[in-house]
Amino acid sequence: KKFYCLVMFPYPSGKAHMGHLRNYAIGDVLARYKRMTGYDVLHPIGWDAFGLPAENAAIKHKIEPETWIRENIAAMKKSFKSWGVSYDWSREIATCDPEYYRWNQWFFLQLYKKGSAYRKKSPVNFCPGCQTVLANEQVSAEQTCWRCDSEVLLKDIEQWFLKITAYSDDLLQDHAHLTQGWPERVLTMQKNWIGKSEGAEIDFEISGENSKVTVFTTRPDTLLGATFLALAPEHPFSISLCTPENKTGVEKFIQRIKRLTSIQRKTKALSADKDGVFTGAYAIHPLTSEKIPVWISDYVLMEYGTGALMAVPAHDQRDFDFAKHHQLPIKQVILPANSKPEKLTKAFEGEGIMINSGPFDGMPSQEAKHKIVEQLKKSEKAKPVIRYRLKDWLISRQRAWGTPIPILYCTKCGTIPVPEKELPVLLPKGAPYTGKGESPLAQMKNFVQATCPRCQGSARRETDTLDTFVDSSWYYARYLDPKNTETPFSFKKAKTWLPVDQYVGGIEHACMHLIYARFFHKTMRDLNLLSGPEPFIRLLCQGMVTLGGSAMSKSKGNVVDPDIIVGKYGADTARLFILFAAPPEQSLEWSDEGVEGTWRFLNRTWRLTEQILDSKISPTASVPSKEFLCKLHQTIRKVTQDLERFSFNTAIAELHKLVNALYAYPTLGDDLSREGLRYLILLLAPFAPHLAEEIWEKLGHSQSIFKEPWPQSNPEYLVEEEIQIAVQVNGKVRTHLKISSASSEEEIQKQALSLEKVREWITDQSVHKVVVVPRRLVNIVTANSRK
Ligand code: ANZ
Ligand code: ZN
Repeated sequence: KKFYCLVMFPYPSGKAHMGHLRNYAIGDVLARYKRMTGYDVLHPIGWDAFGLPAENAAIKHKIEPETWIRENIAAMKKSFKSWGVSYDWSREIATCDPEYYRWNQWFFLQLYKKGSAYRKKSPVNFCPGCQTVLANEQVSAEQTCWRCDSEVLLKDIEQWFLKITAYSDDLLQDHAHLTQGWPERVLTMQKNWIGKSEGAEIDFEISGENSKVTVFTTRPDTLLGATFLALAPEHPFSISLCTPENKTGVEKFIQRIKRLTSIQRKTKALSADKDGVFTGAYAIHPLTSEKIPVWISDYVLMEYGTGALMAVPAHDQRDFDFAKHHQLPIKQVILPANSKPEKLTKAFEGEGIMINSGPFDGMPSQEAKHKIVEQLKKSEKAKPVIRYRLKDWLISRQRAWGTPIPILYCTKCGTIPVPEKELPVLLPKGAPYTGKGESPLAQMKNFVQATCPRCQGSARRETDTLDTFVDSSWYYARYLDPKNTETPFSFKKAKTWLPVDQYVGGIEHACMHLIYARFFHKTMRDLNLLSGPEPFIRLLCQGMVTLGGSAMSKSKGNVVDPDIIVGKYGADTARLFILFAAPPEQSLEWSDEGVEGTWRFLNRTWRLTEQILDSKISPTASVPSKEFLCKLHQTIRKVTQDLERFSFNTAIAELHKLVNALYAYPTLGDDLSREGLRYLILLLAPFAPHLAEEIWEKLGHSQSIFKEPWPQSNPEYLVEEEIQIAVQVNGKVRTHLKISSASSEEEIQKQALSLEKVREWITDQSVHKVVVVPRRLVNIVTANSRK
């Protein structure tokens, strides 16, 4: 049975941090546990090595990005090894290795052949100060450059895209395979990101003209409430529809809007002051044949839908604001269920019952939605459409530390893909990193000048590189076959190991990486490189590590260096603390006392081992053995169940209790306590592998503990012995309690306090304390007992 345990590979930015420790400790516990339960476990690691930080370091320190990256990889590798993470280092990959990125280029060519990689002019963030394109992440919320604070502009540049939108529906539908194994909130985030909306396109004829305007709406049910049309200023009809007397006003308005950057446009469209001008033209309502005015407005965006909308002020707040401002009619057509019509003070955007809509009156609006489209369909005035918010993936970056895009531009033949046999297109060394101007690669003559493979004439090489998210979209498959020089990976290996059984990583990747990788997986399936719809069957998103209530970050100065903790207390303490301090999905507050506590627990375990091994007690059957065996096997069962549901903190809490039980055991050193110790160490092993391995050897084993099978709880011992204990209130026996001998103190307290005979003597408020004498009695002391 295989188990592919994957952790999100790190960006080698310098030093390993607590987030890495948490992520990789979780992955390692699972890998080691699964291995002990008999699985064939794959647990690889690599480096997401391309990207901006390396380029910025190169600018700052005047060194090659590669030098910087390789140094960081070496440092982080040393940390991970010191943490005892059980990676298969023979599969290590770095995305900046030509052996890796040549396959990025190969994938690009396959997609290019299918028409799924294409070039198009598109607006990108551009800083006039630094003379360079910026990634979205480098633009502040105020639309300024992160480096020089200039206002960022949008500039139209030819860009490469991948047609991820061809998979919009698959990406949604295939969530069905993930509902069991993925966090609900990640699925929801993806769903919103993909943003499927079902609606219709409806045609409005223009009165007195031989033309029509098509609008996109998600609410055809509100059609009878449409009181005007609104076109985007860039709409092809915006000027041609104008009546002569309105023309100057319209042209002025359009000029004013055109001067705004597209970001300013979008911000304005969202704000309350919605601006517009009347064209003088009227549209004919497709159901009532009434004439409604056609306006031009800045809140209508050309790149969305058809660039035109039917405005329903009563049921869309934007239209409502606009209608109020320009004194346009407001007509309500949907009434909230069980209510009476009242004058609207704001738009009612919900569902309800149809009114003022002729034959549709009284119908639920949900139903009218379909009925209205059906009716219009008959006269070919509407068609149902499905739209997605997801846009094609912009993959070109004007950056030098990335995968060169394998494309040539020949003066005669145009755009020509680099022939596959010439891959990889190597990234040249020594690019002039200045952070200014276009990609540094464009300034490297030897790189740019190329020969056209078709006409042997001179050609120019593409100098953009691929978004690094391409690198991380398929690395999980490369691990399976990292040395393959014929194909990215073999079909057979993919068949054996995929899908990934457990993926562990940060929630911040919910929408980008995890959507891109799912898209790539489907693409690879359609290229017959692998089978199956999804790459990651189960996903665990670990929470943040915080200190003083906020996420550890350099800028806040609240960073605790894992390597200092490891140096002071050892890796096992660091791992165990981080797994014990909080459930894996929740954020974890760093606490020095918590670390101390974990360290003390490990020391206590060590001393227990010494006491058991040093004890000269001759093997004898001890009296309460049944009870101890029950406790022991319950622990095995509980820890196993907890590991299965990633509840590492409660599993560790069980181990604490088992250590206590062993200390309390009357004849430390006999066969049974040795057996208890043996199980304790096996259960502890995935969490604290170093100490476990050491104690295992002390117990006389010569083979690694991780080759040992995971302990099984024996049902025979799980049967709890029932004992009877006296229940006292203020020292007087009032009744007796029948309870399992393995019950915890809390359990005994709880049951004792709820006994009817006891309630006669106490109230919830009067209980001062409860004393439990194991196996013998409970004494409930009330607050007023002295009086
Ligand atoms: C009429 C209507 C009535 C609308 C109603 C909404 C509520 P989502 O849901 O975000 O996809 N719209 C259409 N094209 C637009 C454009 N180019 N720029 C700005 N807004 C546009 O949005 C779809 C809704 O946005 C459409 O449905 C349309 O207004 C508007 F009670 O049509 B609706
Ligand atoms: Zn050519």
